[in-house]
Amino acid sequence: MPDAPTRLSVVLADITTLGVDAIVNAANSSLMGGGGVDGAIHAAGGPAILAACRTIVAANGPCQPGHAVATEAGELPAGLVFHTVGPIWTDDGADEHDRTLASCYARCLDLAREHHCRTIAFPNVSTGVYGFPKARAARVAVEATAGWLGRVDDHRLGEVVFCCFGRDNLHLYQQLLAEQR
Ligand code: AR6
Repeated sequence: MPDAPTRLSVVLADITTLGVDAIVNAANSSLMGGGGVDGAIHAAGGPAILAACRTIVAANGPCQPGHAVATEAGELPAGLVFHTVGPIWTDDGADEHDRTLASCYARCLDLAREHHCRTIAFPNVSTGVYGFPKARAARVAVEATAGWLGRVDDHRLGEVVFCCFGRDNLHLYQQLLAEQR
C-alpha cells in the first residue's frame, strides 16, 4: 500500500508550465507533433522531444490509440513526456471509445510507475481536435485513474493532476473529484 493515498487534483493551466515528474501529451499515432496540446509541448520543449519520438517510431512503428510511450521532456520544466493517443470520437462505438480513452490513462500511469514518478499531469485527452464529449471524457478519466490506483501498488505516486485548459473542463473535474472524496 502507498504511504498515503495518491492525491487527485485539478488545475487550470498550460501543461507545459508544470514542473511535475511527467506530463502527458495528447498526441496522434505518428508521434510527429500536431496542434493543440501536442503543438504546445513540442514548441515549448524543443526538438529533442521530436527526435526521441522519431527513434521510437523507427523502432516500434506508430503508437496505437490507447497506448503510450515515454520520452525526455527537452526544455520543459517536467521530467518526462508520456505521449498517448486518444480515440477520435464518433457517435457509433461510444463504449469502445470509452475503453480506448481509459486505456490512455492506465498506460500513462503504468509508465509513471515504471519511471518512478511522484507526480504526473494529464491534459483532457481527446476533448479538443478529437471531439470526445467533455463530460463523458472527464468521467472516464477520473474513473480510469481511480480504478488504476485501486488496482496497482505504487508507493511513489503522490499526486495525479488533471490539467484543464478551459473553465468548462475545470468545473467538470472539480465536480467529479468532489464526488470521489
Ligand atoms: N495545456 C493544457 N491543455 C491544453 C493545452 C495546453 N497548452 N492546449 C490545448 N489543451 P487537443 P486531442 C487542451 O486538441 O483532442 C493534435 O493535433 C485542449 O483544450 O490538444 O486529443 C494531435 O497531434 C483540450 O481540452 O488533443 C492530434 O492529432 C485538450 O488539451 C490531435 O490534436 C486536448 O485537445 C489530438 O486531439
